[in-house]
Amino acid sequence: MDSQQISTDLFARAQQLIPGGVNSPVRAFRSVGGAPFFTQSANGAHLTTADGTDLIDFVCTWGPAIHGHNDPDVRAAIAKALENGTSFGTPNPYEVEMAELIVEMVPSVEKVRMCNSGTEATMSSIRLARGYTGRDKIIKFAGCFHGHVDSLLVKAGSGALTLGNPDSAGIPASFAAETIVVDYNDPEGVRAAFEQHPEQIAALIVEPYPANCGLILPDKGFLELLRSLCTEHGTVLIFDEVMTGFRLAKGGVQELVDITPDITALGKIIGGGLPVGAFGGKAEIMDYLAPLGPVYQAGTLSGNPLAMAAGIAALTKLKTDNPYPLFDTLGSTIRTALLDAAQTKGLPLQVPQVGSMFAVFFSEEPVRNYDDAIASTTSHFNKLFNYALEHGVYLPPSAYETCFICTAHNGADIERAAEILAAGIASI
Ligand code: KE4
Repeated sequence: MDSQQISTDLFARAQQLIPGGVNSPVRAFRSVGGAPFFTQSANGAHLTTADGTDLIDFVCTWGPAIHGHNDPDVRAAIAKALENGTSFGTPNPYEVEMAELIVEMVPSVEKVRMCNSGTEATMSSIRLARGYTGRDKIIKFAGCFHGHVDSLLVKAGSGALTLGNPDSAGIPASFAAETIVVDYNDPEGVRAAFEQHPEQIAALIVEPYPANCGLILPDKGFLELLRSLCTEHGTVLIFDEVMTGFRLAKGGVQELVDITPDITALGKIIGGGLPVGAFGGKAEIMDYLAPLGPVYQAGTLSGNPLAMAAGIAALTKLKTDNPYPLFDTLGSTIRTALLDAAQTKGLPLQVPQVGSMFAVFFSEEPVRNYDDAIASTTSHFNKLFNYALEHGVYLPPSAYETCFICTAHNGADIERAAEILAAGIASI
């Protein structure tokens, strides 16, 4: 990277006023070393730093920029909505159109409630499941990250794992005691949890493809088992598709695997880059929410017209452009380049990849769960991260994240990035 003096000065100021100098921990580069750059602008698949460095971006603001940054259609939708104001605190027409789009694209969703982040979506889904079932306990999977929800920051992934504190401080033991943690891809562990807590488990929440400790894919039949056990035990099955929703298919992972969850948590893409979250599912369950039912959930800016307009544009573009075959091609281009380079170098490498999502594990064996992920050689990832950054490619600043591809990567960017990442592997 060129000089970072402007970013360095900004970071020094930020650290005086913002804890760690960042408004979200994973941005702090704590696990990869060095200091974060500050972004001045973003267009297509590129970031421009405050120091004028151009980077091919594989973070895509952690998922929302599926059409690339500053997409003209999304920007035009925001500008049009902005002419009428920024927030009304009343129902607005955009909310109805957004709800209709989500219900159309995600068939398991019969009713949906908008909120302002993925964290709110998962937090509210858990509360709704507890209110609907009258039960207290929940099952989550080690390494899955569902945002910074008290009952879910137990053996969590993403930034919590990156910083080495998957079990956050500040959560009463009494809260954590209601959360049962099981290993992903461990059928016996899930069965045992249900057997040990008969009729006590309100919800099982899962990232169907965990993407917050790298990217992990289900063993054959595992997700189907979760569905059948939840049905058998009267437990609400929550798919956290905040990251995978609309990214891996219009209907998310649940469309790919043909499994119907009871509730789905959504976020990121549906806001087109503006703050958003949503949760939806069976009408029978959703109608337990206030003002109809006894489960309270609310938000000043929920259904914000600017975020709704941006999300409607982003979802509509997915419907008309159908970029998913392109994502398969772009994703496999990167995967092949990485694996070929690792084979030449003699480095053990796993590159789980589904469409526009991929991760990089320096591991002899495929990564099937949290323990496999943390056993991978993260020092190699950090070397790859820093080589790539030095040569104009920005990967997520943690081995416990997933890389994102957008439609704007198509063409020269994906070829250039593949070359640089292959050279990065060779340099380890
Ligand atoms: P937000 O509250 O950050 O909108 O969403 C929380 C969330 C919920 N569920 C899943 C599956 C998620 O991946 C996330 C958030 N993803 C992280 C990146 N792994 C956001 C980046 C950050 O924490 O700054």
